[in-house]
Amino acid sequence: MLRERVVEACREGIVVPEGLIAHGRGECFDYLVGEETQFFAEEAERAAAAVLLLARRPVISVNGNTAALAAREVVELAMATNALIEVNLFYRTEERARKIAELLRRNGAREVLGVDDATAVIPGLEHARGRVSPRGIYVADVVLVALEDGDRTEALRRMGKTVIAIDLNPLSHTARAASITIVDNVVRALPRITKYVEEMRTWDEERLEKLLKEYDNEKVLAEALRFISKRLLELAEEGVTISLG
Ligand code: PTJ
Repeated sequence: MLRERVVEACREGIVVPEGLIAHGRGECFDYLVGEETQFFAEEAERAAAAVLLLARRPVISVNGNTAALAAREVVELAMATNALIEVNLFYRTEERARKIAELLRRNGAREVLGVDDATAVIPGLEHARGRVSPRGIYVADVVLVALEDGDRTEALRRMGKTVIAIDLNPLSHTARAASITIVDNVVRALPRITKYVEEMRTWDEERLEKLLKEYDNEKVLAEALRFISKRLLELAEEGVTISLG
């Protein structure tokens, strides 16, 4: 179903052809994590909720794939956290930015940045890829990205921002450059972060900060890698051939 949604969104001009390749890579890694949210992702999702609750200017960055797969979930998280929503594209065209903003509005977004106002530039990134809203990502303290390119994640970190990344590949450049890496499918991760935001809403700052102090992204990525290798070793032990009777 998810694949069909991305293919359809590609036909509609919301997802780029490269997004189909990215989706296939995601399917492969999703299989390796058991197509379920694992404990290392839960840990990162809780930390993401804490960071978003503490943020002063949080922004959720939306690209073609994320809009196609989880427009409603993006809007729900934005509402729960008072985050701004910004369209931010790797392969930017104005027409696609507009289409993605429309899709987000149809799913309840009140305001979508990054379409007509992408006039600021992330230092170190060539023009179209680095263009962001001066009211959104440019001045954000926390940016949530999903299925993101590694160079941009690194450039946002270099600007001093906390970057929450949702990426099924624990070895991707983004996964390794982010402050908090959620190795989970974007369709599962976003509603879980929203759920944790609701659960932690009554926590005081000290308690949220304590959770973040104890969070270790290096450890979370190592847990993801260990989980995948253990799963593969177990499959090798059990045997994978299909009996034909
Ligand atoms: O819409 P645009 O122009 O911004 O382009 C979007 C894509 C996705 C094409 C662009 O950002 C890109 O090329 O990304 P990458 O470098 O292919 O990285 C995408 C990452 O997301 C890969 O590590 C995939 O494993 C991962 N991924 C794919 N599907 C999912 C996913 N992670 C979470 N949930 C998924 N459903």
